[in-house]
Amino acid sequence: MLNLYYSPGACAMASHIALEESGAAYEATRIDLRKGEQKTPAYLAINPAGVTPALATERGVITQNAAILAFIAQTHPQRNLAPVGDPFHMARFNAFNGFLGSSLHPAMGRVLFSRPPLEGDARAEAVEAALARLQLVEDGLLEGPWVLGDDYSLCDGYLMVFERWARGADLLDPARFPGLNAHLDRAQDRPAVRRVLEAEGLDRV
Ligand SMILES: N[C@@H](CCC(=O)N[C@@H](CS)C(=O)NCC(=O)O)C(=O)O
Repeated sequence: MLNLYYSPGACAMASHIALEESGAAYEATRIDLRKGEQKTPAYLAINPAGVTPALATERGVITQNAAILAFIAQTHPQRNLAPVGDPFHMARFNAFNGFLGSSLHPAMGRVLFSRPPLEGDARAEAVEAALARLQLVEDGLLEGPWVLGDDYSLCDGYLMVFERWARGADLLDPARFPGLNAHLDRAQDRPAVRRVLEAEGLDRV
């Protein structure tokens, strides 16, 4: 059976939502980042990079949200979680998730998780960089109502994670980011997302 290694509220929530949307039978194993469980020998044997998520499958472990989302969508085509039958649109799906993983996530992470916390000019610069990436999504990457247009896809659960982080840090000004705010509310209304929030012990933001 599939086993997802995740940390509550962290980026692995995208993969958790994907599994829940897919209807797959899976187990979920919690890794407490604050306790350093991602650096234990047992977990490093699963993902030597020492980060979550990791998805254990019968064929081996898959890491990186973008790869896990594509795998789940392609192995559950009947759920329409990605445009798996169209190479061009599938490339768009992968490009959006690549942008989240390589650009928005690191920018948000720098603001929220730098240790020691950033202060003064360094924090202001990091906030500006994160806001600029959110603006790219607001101004066009998010087609609306969902990321890829009319149909929900696994891009949406992934984007929602960073929208939650941004709202929680008061960075999601409704006047500047009306599209992202509406998208976050819409995503959190989905039954699969609600189930994941409950399983991870988190509230709607
Ligand atoms: N690009 C990776 C990022 C994975 C990642 O950085 N995960 C964070 C949580 S959001 C983590 O496990 N950090 C633990 C650490 O750095 O010690 C992905 O999308 O899977």
